[in-house]
Amino acid sequence: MIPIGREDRVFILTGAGISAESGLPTFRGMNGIWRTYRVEEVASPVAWARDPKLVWEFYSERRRRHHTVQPNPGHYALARLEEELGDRFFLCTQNVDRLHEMAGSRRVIHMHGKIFESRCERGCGRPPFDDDWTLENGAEIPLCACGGKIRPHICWFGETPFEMERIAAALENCTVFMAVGTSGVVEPAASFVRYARARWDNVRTCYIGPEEPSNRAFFDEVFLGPSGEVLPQLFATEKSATDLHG
Ligand code: BV8
Ligand code: ZN
Repeated sequence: MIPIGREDRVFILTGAGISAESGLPTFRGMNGIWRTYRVEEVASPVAWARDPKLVWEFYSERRRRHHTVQPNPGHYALARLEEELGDRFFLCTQNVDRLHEMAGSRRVIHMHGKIFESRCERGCGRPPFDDDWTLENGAEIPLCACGGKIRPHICWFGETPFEMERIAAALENCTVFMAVGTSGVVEPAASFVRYARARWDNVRTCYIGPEEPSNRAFFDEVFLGPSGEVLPQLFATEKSATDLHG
């Protein structure tokens, strides 16, 4: 159990692991490989410049897959905790899927973007837009009115993650930092736990997942197990205490 008091402010970072029980493969689960490419090779501006159709094949496959999955109890547990804590709750995900929102989470920061959003590659001023287009055989990549190609609105390797200011501010004032289903390899997300600890030594840091992450040394507590099983019974909030003991 993780006791959460009236004064606590909770920062949650999720990774691919929270969506594993929903049927979406993790990057490590795929050994970081798509077809014969390392994911960093496809999800990068270099790949886009060299072969934009290959990049759209990668994201089109994932868009089709995302239409077939549902949230799992791990997503629902976090949506409930948000309900209870209100603005004392901050959810930052590295995932591009929309399973947190489908489970009822309202304020989700997608630091690496969203699978169903696209934008103009030229940054011509047209804002990112909702999009579930997929590349079918022989099709051409859609063009923006300015003539630029439409690309996924995703943070690729070598690109700056989204919402870093809001994330830094939330890390600044959290009293509980929790990471769920993330291997602690990809930066800057892997450094958030260190950042939270460095600022204030009373921050409680917890990891939830079936195996220890690479940045395990920075977590006070590790709850080993699938997040869909661990999260629903993890939080002891004031409300759950009153519910329990009336
Ligand atoms: C940047 C969108 C500058 C695309 C993604 C410092 C040192 C070394 C390298 C770097 C460095 N700084 C920057 C880099 C380069 C790079 C990087 O980190 N490279 C890695 C390979 C070393 N980082 C960047 O380029 C970043 N940009 O740094 O810009 C900057 C920095 C700071 C401030 C401003 C600017 C941009 C990185 C983002 C790239 N885009 N996604 C797409 O999805 O197609 S990253 C992508 O991979 C995911 O979003 C996620 O972030 C990462 C995968 O990691 P995880 O989510 O952790 O998943 P993984 O599969 O690894 O692990 C799954 C875990 O789940 C496992 O631990 C497993 O045990 C667990 N699990 C399994 N089953 C379950 C479970 N857990 C719970 N329940 C279960 N049932
Ligand atoms: Zn444009």
